[in-house]
Amino acid sequence: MKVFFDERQLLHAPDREMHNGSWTSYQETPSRAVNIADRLKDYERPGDFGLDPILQVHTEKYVDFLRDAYAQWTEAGREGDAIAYAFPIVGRRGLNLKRIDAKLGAFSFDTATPLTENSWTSAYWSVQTALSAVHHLEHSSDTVAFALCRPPGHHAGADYMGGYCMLNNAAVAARYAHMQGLGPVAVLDIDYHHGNGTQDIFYADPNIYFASIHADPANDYPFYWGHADEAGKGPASGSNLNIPLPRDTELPVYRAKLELALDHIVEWGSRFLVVSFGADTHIDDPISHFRLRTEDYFTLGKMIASRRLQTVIVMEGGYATSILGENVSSFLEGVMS
Ligand code: Q9C
Ligand code: ZN
Repeated sequence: MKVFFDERQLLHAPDREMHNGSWTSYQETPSRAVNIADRLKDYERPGDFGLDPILQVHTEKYVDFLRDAYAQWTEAGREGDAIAYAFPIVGRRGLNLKRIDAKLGAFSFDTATPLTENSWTSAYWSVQTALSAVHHLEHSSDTVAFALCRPPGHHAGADYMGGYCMLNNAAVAARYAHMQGLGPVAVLDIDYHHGNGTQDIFYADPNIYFASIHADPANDYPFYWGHADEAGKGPASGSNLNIPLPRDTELPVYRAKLELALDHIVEWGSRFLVVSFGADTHIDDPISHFRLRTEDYFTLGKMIASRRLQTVIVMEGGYATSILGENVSSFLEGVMS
């Protein structure tokens, strides 16, 4: 299986994050990707598809903000990572403020995505790996490819960052696949956390189906999205499926729900699948509360592959860094079995 990865994805390395009300070291570390790349050994550098496919998902204002934010932060006399502390809550006017602090808040929904000098570069190459995986399937007889995305993407919306995510790699890949005529396209999100950004991006888009299995947002981040009654809107009504699960979920319940999600994806008519894969469902994950084991990922991968869709796997979360490569490789072996 072809793996796409670029060392420039390692440049983004914030210091710290706000976790349950106190500062902790940043969990979404470059070493996560290093651990996966070391375990998989062979990977290819992505091609450069430019900004166009990114702008099919994200607004120009948001992309301009991301590229410029850190320079503005230092111009404002700040040191260290750029981080928001004030947010325009629902109902406020869409003010076009110039102040960097106001912009950071306007383009993010939480404090979990500090920006550093090279954050844009890493986010840019992360999304190019996802595009390269789609491009590869388009031009070869392979049916599956792996994009070792990092930073992750599924919490980022059209014009906001959050949850360690700046650009939505899976959404950009899915829309690109659709525009290349590879569809009907579905996104299956099996990260521990709900993929709120991907849901938002496709919520009114009847062309792309979104299904997510995740920790019940009544108790877990990102709280404000991911509830079972969110089903899509207008012409896309019925093309969004949320399956929230309780804390401590183990393989038997998880696999039954995965089978259900896959049934819906197939019934909808999908031909092309983007999997947002997070290994933060693992029992040893330091910020999550499911109980999947390394060998369970083999089972999940095999179940997905048995549906015989063209499949791009996009890396999302997973913070038990020392076993992350093992977990990813178990999943990919299942997909190839
Ligand atoms: N106390 C991904 O897995 N912090 N992002 C939550 C919980 C943000 C996770 C704090 C977690 C984001 C891609
Ligand atoms: Zn996650």
